[in-house]
Amino acid sequence: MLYSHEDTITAIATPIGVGAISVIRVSGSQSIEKVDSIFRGKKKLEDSKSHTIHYGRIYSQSNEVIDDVLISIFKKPNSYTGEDSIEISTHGNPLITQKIIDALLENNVRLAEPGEFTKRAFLNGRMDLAQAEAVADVINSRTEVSLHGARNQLDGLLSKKIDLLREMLIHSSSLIELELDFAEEDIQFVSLKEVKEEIEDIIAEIEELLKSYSFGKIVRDGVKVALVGQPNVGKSSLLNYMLKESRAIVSHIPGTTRDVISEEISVEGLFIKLFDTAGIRFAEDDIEKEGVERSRQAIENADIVIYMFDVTSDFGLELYEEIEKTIPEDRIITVANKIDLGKDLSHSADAEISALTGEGIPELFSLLKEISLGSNIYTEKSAVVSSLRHYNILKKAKENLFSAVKSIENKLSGEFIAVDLRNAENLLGEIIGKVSTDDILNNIFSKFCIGK
Ligand SMILES: Nc1nc2c(ncn2[C@@H]2O[C@H](COP(=O)(O)OP(=O)(O)OP(=O)(O)O)[C@@H](O)[C@H]2O)c(=O)[nH]1
Ligand SMILES: [Mg+2]
Repeated sequence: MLYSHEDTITAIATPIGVGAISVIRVSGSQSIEKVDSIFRGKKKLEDSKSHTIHYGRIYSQSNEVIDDVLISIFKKPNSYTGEDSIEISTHGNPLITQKIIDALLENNVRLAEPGEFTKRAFLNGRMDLAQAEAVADVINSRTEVSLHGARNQLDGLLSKKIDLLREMLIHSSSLIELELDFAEEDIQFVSLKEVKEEIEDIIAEIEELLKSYSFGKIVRDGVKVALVGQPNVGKSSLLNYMLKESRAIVSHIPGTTRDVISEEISVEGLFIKLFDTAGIRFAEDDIEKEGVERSRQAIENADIVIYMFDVTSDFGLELYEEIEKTIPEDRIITVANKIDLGKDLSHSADAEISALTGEGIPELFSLLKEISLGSNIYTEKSAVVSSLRHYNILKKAKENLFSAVKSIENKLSGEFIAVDLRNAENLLGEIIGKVSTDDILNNIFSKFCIGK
């Protein structure tokens, strides 16, 4: 991304398409002056106060009226980007927004790169990097739970935690540096045992955060649930029931489902990707064999397997045991189906349902949610790691801290300890953007949408 910070940039901030209104954003030191040059209202925008709204018209270069608009002015530093910014609300027609963008481009305003407004907000200190990353998650969250997680990160819960750990690290570092300063005088100022304990505390905190990742990932990306079992037990019927539509073909003929069918649903606020698979048995034809192969793949990729059996038939112990080899038992939910036909179970089950009448399905949902989120201690106010970038950084920081502890144990020179601590401190700084490179920033912001 080659640009000067001084540039004034613009982009359409609302979805492309027809709507009641569309909003165009302009940000940069010349934004007010540039918009003034295509706008005619009661008075000049330059002479207007911050956080005021102005009615008027936008004109093209050839003096043609493009649209009646409302203009909101945000003067620096009290704007999203921290720069002078303007939002132009137009009638929601892509032809109009494009014409206004063109008029701005003719006035040497530049089209914004993806995520550039948020990038500027970060560079101008309006938010830290972890918060900036959360902006994309807030926009893309599709369930209550994931939206809540993203909101927490935007509010700075993770950042505060990382800041705290950095402060602890800086304290340990300063003790070690002090020790180094007086090394020649052969006096030990600092109890290395204390420093070691402090570092171990930080490691423990980092491990907590690392543990929260599986939860954070599920919150953000959803949990993959595979419906598995022998043919004809009612897997597709359950999928249809959950979706409230007849998505998969259901029939009394065993081997109906040949391919893996995947659908997304929200269960009690949790985002679930559901995979209906072909019933697994010794396959009779090539197509079914391929289907069974795909079922096995779906099991491998699943976070949770619903193992279904038919109460009027056998449990299918052989198949169950085979699945247990792929996925741990605590990630398998056994479900007895067709209880409308009788409740004499051939085998105990975690849930008893009827995919026909819906009996027992609310209980199955609760169980699914409980197992997905784990017996986690994450409360509304816990800092949770949901991004792979953060996870990888924390893992590296932990390695550095381990190495520092080893150095202390092996009575190595304080310089070795100091280097590891400094590395760990810099790594934590990368999460919140205290330490950043163009590469890191480009990588993050290029994944944003234009206008954000
Ligand atoms: N009585 C009753 N019948 C059910 C229930 N669930 C499914 N069925 C019937 O069982 C038969 C098989 O249902 P499917 O949903 O196609 O079973 P499946 O497990 O997807 O089968 P395959 O795709 O062949 O592996 C159909 O005739 C369904 O109507 C239930 O809870 N009660
Ligand atoms: Mg089926």
